[in-house]
Amino acid sequence: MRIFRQHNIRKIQTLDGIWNFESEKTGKMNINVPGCWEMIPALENYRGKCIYEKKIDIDSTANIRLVFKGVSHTADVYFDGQHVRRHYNAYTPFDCIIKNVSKGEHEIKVNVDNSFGEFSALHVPNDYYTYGGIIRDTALEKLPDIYIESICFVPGYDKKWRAKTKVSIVNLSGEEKECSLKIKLCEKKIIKDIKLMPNEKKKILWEEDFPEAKSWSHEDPKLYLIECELIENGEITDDLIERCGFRQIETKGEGIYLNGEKIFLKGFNRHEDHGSVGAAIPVELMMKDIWLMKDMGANAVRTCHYPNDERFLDLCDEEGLLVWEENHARGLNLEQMLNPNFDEQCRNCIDEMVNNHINHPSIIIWGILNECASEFKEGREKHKRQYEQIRGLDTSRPLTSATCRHKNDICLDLPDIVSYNIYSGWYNNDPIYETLEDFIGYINSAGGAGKPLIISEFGAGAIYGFRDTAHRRWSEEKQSDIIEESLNVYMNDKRISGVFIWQLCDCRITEEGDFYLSRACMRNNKGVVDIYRRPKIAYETVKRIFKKPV
Ligand code: ADA
Repeated sequence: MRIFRQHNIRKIQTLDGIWNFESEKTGKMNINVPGCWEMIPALENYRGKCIYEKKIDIDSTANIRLVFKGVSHTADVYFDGQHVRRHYNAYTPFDCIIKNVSKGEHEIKVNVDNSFGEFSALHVPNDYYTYGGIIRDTALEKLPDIYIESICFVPGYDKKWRAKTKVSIVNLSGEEKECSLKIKLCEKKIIKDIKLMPNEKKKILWEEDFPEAKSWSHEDPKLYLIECELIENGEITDDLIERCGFRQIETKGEGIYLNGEKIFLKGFNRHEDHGSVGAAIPVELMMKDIWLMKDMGANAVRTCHYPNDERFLDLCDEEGLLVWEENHARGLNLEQMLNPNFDEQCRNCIDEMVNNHINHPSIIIWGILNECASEFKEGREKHKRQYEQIRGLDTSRPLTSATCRHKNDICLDLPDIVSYNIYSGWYNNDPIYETLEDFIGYINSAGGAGKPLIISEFGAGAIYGFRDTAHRRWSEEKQSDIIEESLNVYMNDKRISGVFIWQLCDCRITEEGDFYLSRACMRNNKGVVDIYRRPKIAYETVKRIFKKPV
């Protein structure tokens, strides 16, 4: 489920592998989990409901926890025919706990729905594809009556490294329970005795100095394990291991600082989409993407436009790739933001994103609401509420939102960092520098003055293999020219703290909506590599510029 081992004691069995599958187009068949049903030719463009089923064996009566890291996009989970969980959103993990499950064979059924409609405010026809299926890992855990639900680690620096570690313990039983919690981190450990009332959840806080800790940075991504154990009557009954890094990210004036040093973000926007596997990207192909970005000299990646697979974030932690992670939203107009399900679906996505990903040192920025209706007061209210929600969960990272309402955005006073998506030279022939000057003038007049500025999207389309001596649009040459001209302006302007090229790889788009009119082959073709990661001319151009000594 993660790149590192999270348990030595808790019994875990993966549910990945072959499941029974049924759809109206294929009837009954087998399918692999994780995976997208679009890999099945008959379902390549299918939008609707499919059924997944799997029988499991429990060797002794236990509380069981079913873990789903990503089901696209709505899951209804049944255990032995009883509905135990509904979850909306393909991109955040969820679980369900069933108490006192008897020894023997049981059945898990998951009804998966990737259709669009009023009930889905975030998965809508769009310039990326909503796949169908159990697209990320799944597992079954056996839980004792008291178990460790989560670990939350927040580092801080004040002449030396310090940290607040919060461990959440849950009593699943109807009796009062006593236990001890042992936490080990960076050569230090504590043991706390705990009493839990029936069905009580308790958060244990450990504040500690770690003068010996080595910093986590892009150049030297030092990671530590936080090892927690629960001890009852002298026996270790449960455990949970998390990984963390000692690093501090802050904004001071127009600069972004990592561990007190000003940084310039050289990044890519990356969709979780691959021509061979769709959204169900295996670790090997995640690594490939990271190696490609680092080969081009990038130090950052933006998880446009949704929370990513935790294993990708684990790899970014290990490789020192700085991450802007954002909640799930792309280009929603005011009418779409006023969908009655919008607020709750965003709130749940933010809760699950921050609560599950807060320990990743690579995540240095939380983003929200890419190119949503930030020009209207109702849209501003929603931006404001979502920033407040994230700050209520995590005050250790700056917040931003990538906007394309260049001169009528009324939310620029709300985030810590201002981020603009600008396509000078592609969607228009506007001069890059003069356009930037004009937008900065507006930003300074509309509440964004004195904050770091990131150019969060810029680039151009190129059909892989279309070469053109005239450098016309859609040629690889033209894409390279526009990216080069943009980088030469944005990377040499002291007012800019970072750039994210749109985009690393081509990605599939939905047939619904009207994106197809400007998207050949049903793809957003602005990748510097195509959907199979074959490099376009722009690849070498970016590499030459990103790797130029600053
Ligand atoms: C917007 C949007 C991206 C993509 C891009 C484009 O900036 O945020 O998801 O659609 O435009 O390719 O035009």
